[in-house]
Amino acid sequence: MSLLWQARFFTTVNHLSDLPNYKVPEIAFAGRSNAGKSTAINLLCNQKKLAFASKTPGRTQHINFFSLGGSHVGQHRKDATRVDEIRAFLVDLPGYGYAEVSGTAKHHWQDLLGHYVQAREQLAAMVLIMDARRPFTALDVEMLEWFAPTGKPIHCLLSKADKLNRSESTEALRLASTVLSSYVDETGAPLPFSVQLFSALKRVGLEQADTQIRDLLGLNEKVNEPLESTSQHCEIIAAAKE
Ligand SMILES: Nc1nc2c(ncn2[C@@H]2O[C@H](COP(=O)(O)OP(=O)(O)O)[C@@H](O)[C@H]2O)c(=O)[nH]1
Ligand SMILES: [Mg+2]
Repeated sequence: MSLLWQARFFTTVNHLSDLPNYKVPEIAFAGRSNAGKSTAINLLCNQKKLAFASKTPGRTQHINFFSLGGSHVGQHRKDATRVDEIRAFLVDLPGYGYAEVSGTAKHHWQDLLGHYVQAREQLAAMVLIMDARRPFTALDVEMLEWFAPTGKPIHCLLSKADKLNRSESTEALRLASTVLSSYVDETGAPLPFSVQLFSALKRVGLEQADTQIRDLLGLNEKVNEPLESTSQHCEIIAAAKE
């Protein structure tokens, strides 16, 4: 069981002023619409309908926040989230590249997205989800280059890897690594970019993605450790009282 399984819907943001005011790390999920972002989030969080997955792309235009922590049994708990216990947020960004979004709406969320990605202090890292068959489209590169100047890590998931055979997968991964390693800072040092293959359908790369996301959020311990040590502690106190 991963800490990510505790994720629960927290809020939807449509204006910069509505961004949650918590000093906990956030990790943003970005990608073209239809890249498999919602499906990936749902699988990583082990919940069927946390993020909205759809055959009709381009419908999620807002930024959705999912909290981690703040509840001990995740999606099964019915009472309200204890906000003081929130340890991190998973942030589902609007999918880009959907042609039928109108001009004004497009500008509105490009603005919202741009500001959030470039200026959000709590934002620790980005997970960039790209179809393994056609990664680094112009819009993916734009997103990557928007975020790169922050110096924060980007972890790329080459999604729907089940659509590629073994040699195609290897080649896709190799090419993506080459593209990513071409980005360097002003001293010539590589940027903190990483990449892996991912298939929600075949659960390829699930564990690697889960570990990486928890690492990037600084939450790499197992979810039930604090509970176990608390209950052990209670037993010790109970024994001492007897
Ligand atoms: N073959 C395959 N299809 C996938 C995978 N992940 C998502 N899809 C499909 O791709 C489409 C778009 O997925 P969705 O998660 O809604 O994409 P989003 O727009 O990026 O959130 C849906 O029809 C999914 O069933 C995968 O790992 N393998
Ligand atoms: Mg989606």
